[in-house]
Amino acid sequence: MVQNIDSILQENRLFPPTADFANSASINAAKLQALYQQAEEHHEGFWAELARSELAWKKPFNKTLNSDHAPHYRWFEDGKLNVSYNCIDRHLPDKADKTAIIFEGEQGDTRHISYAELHQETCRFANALKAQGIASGDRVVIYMPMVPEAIIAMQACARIGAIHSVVFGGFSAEALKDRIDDASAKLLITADGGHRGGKIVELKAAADKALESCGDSLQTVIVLKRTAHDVTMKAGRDIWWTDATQGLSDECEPVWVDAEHPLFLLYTSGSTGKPKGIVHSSAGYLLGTIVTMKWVFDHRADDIFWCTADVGWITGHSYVAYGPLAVGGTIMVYEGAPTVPDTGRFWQLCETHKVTVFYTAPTAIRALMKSGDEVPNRYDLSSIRLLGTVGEPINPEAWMWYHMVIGKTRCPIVDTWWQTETGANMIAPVPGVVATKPGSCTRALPGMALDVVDEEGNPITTPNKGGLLVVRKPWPSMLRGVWGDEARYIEAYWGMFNNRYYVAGDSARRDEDGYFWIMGRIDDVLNVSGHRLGTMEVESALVAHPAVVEAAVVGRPDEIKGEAILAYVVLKGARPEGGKDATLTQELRSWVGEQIGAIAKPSDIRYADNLPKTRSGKIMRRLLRTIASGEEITQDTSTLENETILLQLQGKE
Ligand code: 7RM
Repeated sequence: MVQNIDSILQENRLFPPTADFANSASINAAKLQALYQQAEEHHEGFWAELARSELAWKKPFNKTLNSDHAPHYRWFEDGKLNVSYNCIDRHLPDKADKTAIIFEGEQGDTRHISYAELHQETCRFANALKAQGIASGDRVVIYMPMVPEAIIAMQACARIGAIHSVVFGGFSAEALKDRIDDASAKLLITADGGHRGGKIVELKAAADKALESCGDSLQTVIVLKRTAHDVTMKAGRDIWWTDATQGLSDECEPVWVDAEHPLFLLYTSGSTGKPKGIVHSSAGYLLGTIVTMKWVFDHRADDIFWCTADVGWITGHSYVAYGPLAVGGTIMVYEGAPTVPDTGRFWQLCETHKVTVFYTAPTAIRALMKSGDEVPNRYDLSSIRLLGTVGEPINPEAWMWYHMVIGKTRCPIVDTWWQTETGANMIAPVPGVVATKPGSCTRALPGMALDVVDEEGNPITTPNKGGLLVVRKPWPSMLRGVWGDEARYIEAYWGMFNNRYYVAGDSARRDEDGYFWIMGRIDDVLNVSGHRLGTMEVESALVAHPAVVEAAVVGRPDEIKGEAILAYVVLKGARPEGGKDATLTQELRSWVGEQIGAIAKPSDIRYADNLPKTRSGKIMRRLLRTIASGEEITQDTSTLENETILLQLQGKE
């Protein structure tokens, strides 16, 4: 098969949708053409029409876009609505008994939750939040396992206008503490624990640790009983989910908020310092998730939609908790590792629950590919009609495997480029129309004005010439700011071209057909298993260790993870023999795990007497990246202050 893939690649083959798929797809070529034309001719009017047809408004809007304070854009600002009403209530008249959520736990426990039940549970929990003093605009942190209650908690916040900030359950107590403090959150929703890889994830214990050193904004902790193992409950602060909801009504009038009311914050890594709290709006954000559910995921009433992302990431917000529910779909939710009891787990879940649309990350595909074709071949995957990927560029070999072994050449693959900041897919094929190429996310969607520009901001028209990926026009699901840090919003996204373009931080090229190929990040952001991590975050964690003086972290290409983290460390004491020290490396790895979370642990650590620096003292990470990938150094090293360090770093000394 491998030779097969190679030759296909050399041919640069296009994969047009099958006639079957194209014929039943909701968007055909003519419709797509019309959408592009409308968007091109009248950007605002295009989005206004969609906002009117796709969202249920309490008070309709008259003003589509306010650019008076650009780059702070306001969409549909005089309209009022409620996101939870849009995701749940509006489906009740004809879909009350339709399954909204199919859940399976790692141990095989399953639940089906109908829209009527989701409505009751969301309302009851919203009433519980109100009973604990939470009101519109208050921040609520959610630190939960991947269970339906995580979605219910998000929807309940949306129902009363509270702003949620979901913290991935794999993050450490430290990371949780930072996020609670940054948002001055009043309430934390967590669980006693979660299940993963046959072990209990100690969420409550981590929450307790975080709260020891948190500021005093946080008053209340609501704890879901999931694992039922022993945890400590602090009197006056902690309350079980069942007690918090006891006797409360399963009706809760939604709080009608302004279109621009913040729906949530989600922290994401940038090039410097601490993670940024990306702020998303209510109406614009939801609209982005809805249109992409229709255009990219070709949403159909009988779909079983499974996006494998955790709700702790943007993908789990837009394509688990909000988008699929807003279109009245049925989602699949799995709590657990993809390897339990074996690497066939995802395929078993697809077979058992008749998943029709499957959306995951290239890193997961590569990991599953490694276990061979026999594993997926044991399962009936015939229910699947559409496949998706997100998080990083997919290598053509993994694409071909996905296409052949999982999709049996029948299913289109939607490679979706987007970011925490963009809220929804921006570049992705419309699967019934656009022919795909392995490794390319194809074309920008209608109304999304993506471009590749040079360092002066001029559009690059030469095919295959790399440049900066930018967005030329505002779009409804764009971020609204960085929580509490106006300067960073401008500097990170708009400063480079004087507020003219949104700068995504990726480099990209467009080929002869105008297809986008994402080349990588332009800043010091790592992409480990599809998750963003700042080099600075990991470096700060390392230097916080008493043995470490200085650290530099780079990504090294990794077959499964995309990028693995390699750390160069200068110790207070002498450099260990040969630049390696297995015991200390283990200790530093656990240390970073505690400070940030397991995904941030360096795969490897090299000890050096010094780091390569410019005369002005800047660490030359680019050089370290070259060394880490084992390539020959071709860069100019004459500006290095200490050129001799290179031999040591290369392990030649
Ligand atoms: C959704 C998500 C965003 C960064 C982004 C890119 C990379 C995401 C793709 C991709 C190539 C893709 N949000 N990225 N999707 N690169 N092809 N289809 O991942 O905020 O966590 O990360 O991820 O570098 O800027 S994120």
